[in-house]
Amino acid sequence: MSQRNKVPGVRPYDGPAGGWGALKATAQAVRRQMDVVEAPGLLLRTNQPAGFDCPGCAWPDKEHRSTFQFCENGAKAVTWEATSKRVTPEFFQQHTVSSLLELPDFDLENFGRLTHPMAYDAATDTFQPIAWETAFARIGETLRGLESPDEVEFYTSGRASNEAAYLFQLFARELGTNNFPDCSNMCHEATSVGLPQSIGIGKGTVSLDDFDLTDFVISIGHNPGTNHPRMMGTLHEVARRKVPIIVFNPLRERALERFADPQNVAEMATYGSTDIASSYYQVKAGGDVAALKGIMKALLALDARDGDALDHAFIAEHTLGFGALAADLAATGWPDIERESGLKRVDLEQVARAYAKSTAAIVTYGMGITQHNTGTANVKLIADLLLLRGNIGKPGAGICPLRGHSNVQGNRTVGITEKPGADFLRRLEEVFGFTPPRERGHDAVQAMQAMVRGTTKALICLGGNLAVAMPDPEQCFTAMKRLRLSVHLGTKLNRSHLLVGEETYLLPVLGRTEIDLQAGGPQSVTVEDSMSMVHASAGKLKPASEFLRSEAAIVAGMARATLPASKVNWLELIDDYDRIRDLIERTIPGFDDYNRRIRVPGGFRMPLPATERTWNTPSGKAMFSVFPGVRERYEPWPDDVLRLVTIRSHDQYNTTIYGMDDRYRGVFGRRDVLFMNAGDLAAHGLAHGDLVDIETVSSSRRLRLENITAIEYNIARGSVAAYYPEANVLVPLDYIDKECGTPSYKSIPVRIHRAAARVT
Ligand SMILES: Nc1nc2c(c(=O)[nH]1)N[C@H]1C(S)=C(S)[C@@H](COP(=O)(O)OP(=O)(O)OC[C@H]3O[C@@H](n4cnc5c(=O)[nH]c(N)nc54)[C@H](O)[C@@H]3O)O[C@H]1N2
Ligand SMILES: Nc1nc2c(c(=O)[nH]1)N[C@H]1C(S)=C(S)[C@@H](COP(=O)(O)OP(=O)(O)OC[C@H]3O[C@@H](n4cnc5c(=O)[nH]c(N)nc54)[C@H](O)[C@@H]3O)O[C@H]1N2
Ligand SMILES: [Mo]
Repeated sequence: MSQRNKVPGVRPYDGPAGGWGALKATAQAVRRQMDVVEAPGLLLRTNQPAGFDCPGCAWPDKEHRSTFQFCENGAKAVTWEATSKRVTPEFFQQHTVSSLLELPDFDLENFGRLTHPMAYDAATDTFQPIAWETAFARIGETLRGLESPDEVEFYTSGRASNEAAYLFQLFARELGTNNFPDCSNMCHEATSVGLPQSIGIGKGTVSLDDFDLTDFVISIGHNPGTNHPRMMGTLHEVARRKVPIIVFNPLRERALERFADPQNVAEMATYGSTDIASSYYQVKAGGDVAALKGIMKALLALDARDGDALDHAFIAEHTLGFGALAADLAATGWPDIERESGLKRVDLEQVARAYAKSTAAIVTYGMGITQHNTGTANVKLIADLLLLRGNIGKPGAGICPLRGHSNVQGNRTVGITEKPGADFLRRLEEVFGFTPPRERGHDAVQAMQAMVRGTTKALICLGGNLAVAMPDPEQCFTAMKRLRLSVHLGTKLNRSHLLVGEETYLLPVLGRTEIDLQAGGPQSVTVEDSMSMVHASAGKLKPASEFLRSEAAIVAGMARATLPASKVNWLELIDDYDRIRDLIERTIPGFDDYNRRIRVPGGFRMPLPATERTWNTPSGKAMFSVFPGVRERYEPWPDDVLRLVTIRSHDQYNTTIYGMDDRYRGVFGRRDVLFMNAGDLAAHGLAHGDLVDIETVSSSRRLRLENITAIEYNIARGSVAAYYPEANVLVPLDYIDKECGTPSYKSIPVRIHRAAARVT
């Protein structure tokens, strides 16, 4: 360990997650970004019945009474948006786009909130102010001038409200395309594609109440201490009830080991903490297929012996495909399971025994499951595991995907999808009187590939930072710069905005925290959380600039200018968002009485037929799936190849970097590190702190990341980890889950070499 201390900025973190450290960091985040006076009142209004929905994550709140001041990363998300720093036309006057492109991502966003609509001017290489109506007119003219509406991509990042997202899809479909790349394609698409096959709906089935009733939890492939901090309160309660929480994760994540709940007075006063995981299994990256199959194989063996490890009545009444699953599990050998998962048979048998004893089990999962080339298969195997003991559609049990962006689930519900259902399109046609396109459109990777090919000419981004979030920036950045038109609706400057094409517009939006005043008075928007609760969110702060417009208003403005003969009265809709919600209600099932029900504190839950054991699958039954073998990759890699996972630090929100620390993993002031197991370091002849180059194996293009500091970390042998987005240079654009199109951000085959000596 003394060796560890020699690497600058790398020192072990021994405390629990949460606790006083989190409170201190919350206070710092507030101080750094905004007037201290304003903050406490604002923070207290987050996730309150009459307040705004936290833009941080999609974890729900019980009765919407969250004590928000205790959520460090929620506070960072809110203060980052509510900052008093501004990016004005004068700022753009002083900085050319080329000079801004030289700066790190952190600096770009840290300049503050965008204040004016801006258009790129190639002659001066700067953004220049432009009037809203002129911007809309020019965007409309360019879009109308394209040969086909399919030359446009409509990208959505999951922070957009239901209302803005619904208008966005309406605009694109009336124009004539289903090209809807969205952040979900990089995130939980495996859930959206896999779960409907298994249980008839692509959403989680648990509610917060189920966590009060559960007696067994498996947490697999997610890091809630950083990414879903409010979930830690829930897990903390579950752990204190002595419910087993079994973790599968290649990295030791501190919050899953020990957590001190800042709201627990006794724990805080005594500097105590609660153990979260009852068992922690460091599965190899990409080893989840093998681990899940191993648990199920052991469960079937227990049942063969004792006859009660499976819920036979449930399987007979509610499912199809059990025989094929059982045959496949019988044919899958323990040596293969042990090799691919990196876990021992006795351990997986132990998990199966504990699971067999439980009466109501929940499996929670995140990107560690979905961002693999078997992401969809992984999700279906989790469903299999739950179905074997009837754990869907009963209190205290179910499947719990941890969604990403705070409204990514709602965006999908209101029609942001490249593969819309026939019923939805028919209803759009009935209500609006135009014929929407039927053909499938582009997802995120397909959209980027079309930009690389040059067949896509225009990109409109409802938020996000597409080029930086996607794999292989060299290809993506170049493609963005070749666009005829790019339009970005954003709160803060990011790299995608600066990859200017022939015509580029930067349209600044009101954030969640801000008052949205329209002709009909202050407006609320609505969002859907990870547990399908839809509720209203109303900003409370004065807007960052008087020139900002709401996302819905900007979408409407562009649509009106692009479609002179539109069947939609765009401006009228913006006066009063109740009118948008009425249209949502008329075209999408589950929104009955929408406007009344969002006025009830806490909102309402979208229909989840699977929770009532109604299976909307073609067979009308829940379906077991079969994944032959245990190997996740399509191509067998040589044995010396390591598997790279890309992860988020504690101080980041996707491509937004709040700070340079990753406290719980013991990394401070830097992000240029590669987490490696001590055995792998030794096998490579490397020591903690050595500089390495990383190269992707078997890619059609040469993908490298150079001069990274390899550090010793408690991570599964054969797996290495680096930060996203820096490591995206190593992710091939076409290395995807072929079932759902998601890039395999967490199973990149790489080789590591000591960095070549370079002249500096
Ligand atoms: N503060 C903050 N909150 C966020 C975000 C953020 O960036 N910052 N992002 C939001 C978004 S869009 C999303 S999608 C979510 C992301 O939330 P998470 O799903 O927690 O995202 P990651 O940081 O990618 O962490 C994935 C976890 O999976 C583990 N893992 C990696 N590979 C494997 C594997 O093969 N098997 C298993 N079992 N585990 C593996 C990693 O070690 C890590 O602990 O969070 C949302 N909330
Ligand atoms: N290697 C690797 N790559 C990944 C991942 C990974 O784990 N590893 N994760 C993937 C995942 S899960 C996701 S979801 C994507 C994320 O991809 P995106 O959703 O595209 O990226 P974000 O970083 O969330 O977008 C940040 C930008 O959103 C804008 N913004 C913030 N708030 C608002 C708002 O209220 N309105 C509008 N209009 N704009 C706003 C700001 O301008 C900010 O710069 O990245 C993916 N990429
Ligand atoms: Mo995500």
